[in-house]
Amino acid sequence: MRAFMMTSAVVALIACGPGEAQNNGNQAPGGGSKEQSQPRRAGSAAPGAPVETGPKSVPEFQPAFAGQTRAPAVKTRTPLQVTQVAGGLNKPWAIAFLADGRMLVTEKPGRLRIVTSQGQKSAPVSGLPRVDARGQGGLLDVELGPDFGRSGQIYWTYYEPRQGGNGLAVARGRLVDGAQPRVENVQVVFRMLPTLESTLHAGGRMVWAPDGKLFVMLGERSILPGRVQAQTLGSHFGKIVRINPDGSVPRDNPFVGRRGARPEIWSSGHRNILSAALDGQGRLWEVEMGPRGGDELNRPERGKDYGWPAIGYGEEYSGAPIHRTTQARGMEQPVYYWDPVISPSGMAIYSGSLFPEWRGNVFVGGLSSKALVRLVMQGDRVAGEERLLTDRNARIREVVQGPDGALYLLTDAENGSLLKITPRR
Ligand SMILES: [Ca+2]
Repeated sequence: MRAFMMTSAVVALIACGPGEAQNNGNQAPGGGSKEQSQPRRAGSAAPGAPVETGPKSVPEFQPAFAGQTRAPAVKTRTPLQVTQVAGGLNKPWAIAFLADGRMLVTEKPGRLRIVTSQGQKSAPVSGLPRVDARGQGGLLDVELGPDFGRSGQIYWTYYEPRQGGNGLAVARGRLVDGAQPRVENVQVVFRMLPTLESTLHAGGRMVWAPDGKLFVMLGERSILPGRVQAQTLGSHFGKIVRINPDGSVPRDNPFVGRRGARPEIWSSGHRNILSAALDGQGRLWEVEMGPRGGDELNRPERGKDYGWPAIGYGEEYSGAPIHRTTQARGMEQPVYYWDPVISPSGMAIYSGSLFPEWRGNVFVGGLSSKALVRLVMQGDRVAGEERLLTDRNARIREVVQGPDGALYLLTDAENGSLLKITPRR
């Protein structure tokens, strides 16, 4: 990687935004201060320049280490072919592949469909429970159960309408395929607690770990009475939880037996997580929606606290401060952060054979950034960043790797699309 042949001083300077040069004792050769007063535009980037060259939302916050934000821009060499597999999907949210190449696709208002690789959509799968589809709610993620081949069980997340509000729920049921597909024997296996009236930030992504446990990404409900619970182990808000396939609590979870703690909790201090994936070592990674200037890439480890709302790199969308500081003892630093934000949703860590140059790269869907964000990793740090599909003006909600090694995406719109990325031939 060219980026890693640069000196750390240059990387540190690149990582800074306008107005941060005085506190940086390192001087880059070739007039680094000029770069700060005149951000380079995309297309005229010098070696080592980041993808993002616009002003920071929160210029007073500095990265904790070189390369924690604004990694050098990189470019995919393989020419890309983007194909629309299916259109006419209403706010599609998630894709799960069946063994025969068809896909389960959720639509946020509450429908689940089976879509063929040729783009034919089934009638909505019947038998799903009612969802609260207001705001960021609705029917969200879908995954096959770990024993799908035998049980036919699928899992999905949704905002569950409840007495006194709502909350994220994980349900499972047996998929009965056919012209009028349905789910049978539906059971709710997890309920985020407490119930709160909010249409925001309940998270919703699920990831099956190699050991058969299910990680569920949760949010802190956005409104203040919810937000403050991200640091409280008695609440599921702002947590990642880890459960057995039937919803029971694994005995080796970090807070089992701690008085007042909810035993499903794996990690705490998260804001809202709509992006999560396993890497090639089977480790969980997530990208979380930060406040203005504070989207984060994290690798959540058991029992650790990721800081929200005590520390972070962002501010309120009003411009009001949230954090006095970006670092605190006992709280983890993000591996990477984005200021301005990308609004992450959907994540895949590439392991296919269609794009050898992409192996081990992290792909994140961007809503407000209207891009597919690609990160090149070096160890557990980010060494390069690329924004793909920026010419399509589409909010990217979901990204998954198909069994064929192509990337499959969903665009977030009432007339949303299922897209496929392959090498151009
Ligand atoms: Ca954090």
